[in-house]
Amino acid sequence: MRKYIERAGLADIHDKIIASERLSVADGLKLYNSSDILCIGYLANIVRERLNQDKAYFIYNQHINYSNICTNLCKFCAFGRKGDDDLAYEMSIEEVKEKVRERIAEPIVEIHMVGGIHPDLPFEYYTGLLRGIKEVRPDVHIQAFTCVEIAHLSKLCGKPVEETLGVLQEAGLGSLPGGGAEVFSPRIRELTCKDKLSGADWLGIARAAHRCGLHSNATMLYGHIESLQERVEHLHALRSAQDESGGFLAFIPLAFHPKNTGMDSLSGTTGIDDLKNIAIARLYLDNFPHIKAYWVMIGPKLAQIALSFGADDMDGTVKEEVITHMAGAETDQAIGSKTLIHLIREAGRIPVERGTLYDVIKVHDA
Ligand code: V47
Repeated sequence: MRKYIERAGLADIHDKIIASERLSVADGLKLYNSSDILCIGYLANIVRERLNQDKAYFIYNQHINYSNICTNLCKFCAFGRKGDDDLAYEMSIEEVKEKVRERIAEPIVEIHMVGGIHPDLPFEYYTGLLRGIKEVRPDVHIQAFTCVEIAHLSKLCGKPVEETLGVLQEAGLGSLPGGGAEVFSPRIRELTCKDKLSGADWLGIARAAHRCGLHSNATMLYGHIESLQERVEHLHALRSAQDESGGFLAFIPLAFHPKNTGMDSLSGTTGIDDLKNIAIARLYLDNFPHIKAYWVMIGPKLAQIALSFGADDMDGTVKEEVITHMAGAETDQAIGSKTLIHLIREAGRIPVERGTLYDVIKVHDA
């Protein structure tokens, strides 16, 4: 393998990986510029197995998108709508509780809930959502509201971010999902989501959440108009933030889906780019415990292969994914835990059913 790595020009990076040394921005760029996917995957697998051995995690979860009404209307998003759009919707607290009740017989341990930046809903609606879900399923972990929503909620209730998070925690918030990060580059934000929270402020909210004892995830939306340099800078900013606060659990690369978006002249991502983003994230984010291959965006088959290219988590059962499906995703809207277990076993990994904070619920090793 070493000869092969030398021929690919990645021997210096191999040396660093073996010595557990940190990769530089130049290393990250070199990896993105290489098309030797087997070599990059081999390197990522070394780190993946060092951190997570043969385990591959999944979770029994349910996604709820309480409203798609949004003031940001990002160019890459097919989900967000103006309030007067025919496809705009907003669920009442009772409707959200009903969504939870519908699946009460299933062993769901996490509710993943995000929505648009709604111009009118009062702060009490959001605390009401959390309390309502907990009334129906007291033991469920609620992973809700991206950093973008948290910034909005802090303004809405007129309290500093940490105080706002305290009120939300009191109402039942368990952790924050990783959405809204997009690409931190101000150039990309100006071109694709100019009304959205800045990258620096997204990171500031994540740090504040970590100071409050909340864990969170991080994402990067790749495959549109960002440069490779901007991708590496995004990873670099996340790695630096994690050095400081240590509260990130997982990184999830999100493959851009162009259909029904303001960027629909672009084509979707390729399998090679999907695998590269997972592998390079595993190599660069040496302080992130987990890298997710989100099957909704890259398909269950590629997500399975990603388990040998740096990923150690396939996310979960999901149930009713909306955001990517509005943008043309052709995957199912849910997947059975039996299917996830089968995919993981066939990949030669051990399926570990987990809670949100990576507490082990069941090792399916039989
Ligand atoms: O915030 C929007 C992105 C995110 C598109 O934290 C798009 O564990 C692709 O963040 N094509 C929502 N992506 C999904 C998300 C997520 C998913 C699974 C797990 C976790 C986690 C987080 O999807 C949005 C935005 O960044 N997005 N439009 C699109 N057209």
